[in-house]
Amino acid sequence: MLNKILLEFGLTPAQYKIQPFGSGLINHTLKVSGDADDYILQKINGNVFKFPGNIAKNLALLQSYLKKTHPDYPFVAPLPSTSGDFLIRSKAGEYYRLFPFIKGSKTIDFISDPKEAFEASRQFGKFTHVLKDFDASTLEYTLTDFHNLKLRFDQFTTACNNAEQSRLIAAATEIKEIYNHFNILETYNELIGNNKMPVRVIHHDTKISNVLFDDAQNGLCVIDLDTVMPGYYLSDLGDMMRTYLSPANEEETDLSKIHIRENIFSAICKGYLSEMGNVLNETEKHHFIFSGKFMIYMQAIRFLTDFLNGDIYYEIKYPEHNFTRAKNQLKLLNEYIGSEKKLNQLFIMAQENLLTTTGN
Ligand code: GN1
Ligand code: MG
Repeated sequence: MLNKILLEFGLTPAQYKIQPFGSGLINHTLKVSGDADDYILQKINGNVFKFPGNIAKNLALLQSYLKKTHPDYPFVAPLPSTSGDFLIRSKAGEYYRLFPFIKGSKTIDFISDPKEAFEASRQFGKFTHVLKDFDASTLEYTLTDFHNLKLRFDQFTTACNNAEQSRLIAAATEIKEIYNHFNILETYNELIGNNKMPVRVIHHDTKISNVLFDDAQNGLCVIDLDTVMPGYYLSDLGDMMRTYLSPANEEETDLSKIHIRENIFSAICKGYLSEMGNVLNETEKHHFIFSGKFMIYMQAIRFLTDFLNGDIYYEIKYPEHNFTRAKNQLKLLNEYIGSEKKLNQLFIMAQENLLTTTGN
């Protein structure tokens, strides 16, 4: 079946080797390797992305804008099939697309050095920077209400009302904890209600494996552009806080391994500010640290909701998987909140550093 897809993109199947690639929970990603050229083939999860055509439409708009305004920006857009389509529908009704594999690039799954965090954060900052004058309202929402914390909270309360008794009992402590952090939702509602957060072109999935690096650890560009749509910068910055700061990731079951690496935090600040420091407004800067609370809290809610719903969204490898992930994210949230004072100081230092290095 994959051979048929390759043929539609003009590739001769016998000349390529296909292997699983990456660690995403939603789409299925494969690397297609040939003697002369390599590609990334991805099957879109149709249960999540109900209108894959919107993704293709957004990427085409952004690509043509960047071609005119930032011709050197490496925008990794899908390739057309032999009939000019960017999406191929298989007989089974699944959608596939093909990307070029950027030569000499590599991805990493874990941040072991602040330089990697700086480079990644700079790349996500750069992405929103080069698109700062693009009219975000012309983009489609590829996932409606994706990072709408209010809606995620409502979905959580609905799940609490409908969950199986055994799951409710198991998760009683964690459910209570979600309610205990209600102030995060209040701050979010206030911010969004006041219209003080500009709507920008946001990536919405800033985990480290979505950045391409060269061999010298320099960031090249960002990839996985399905969730590029209008949004708030809190999403991108916050998801970096969520996924870069702890040496143990969201899959870790030994919660004692979860803590905040302050040097990585400083690197995220410096990298993001190097691109966005002069673009962010005062409200945005004021909520720099809040971004992490917002995203970690939302992910805890999403994992716990899925557990209560009987594991219908995220791929799981064992029965309690989503519950463990939720506990992990709650531990991370508490560690983050416990470090807030220190993080504030580090953020101020990063801002001062920006002033002395740019001279404005
Ligand atoms: C999903 O599949 P992946 O890893 O790119 C999810 C993100 C979550 C992440 C948690 C469309 O992303 O929002 O943060 O899992 N993407 C979607 O691991 O729901
Ligand atoms: Mg993704």
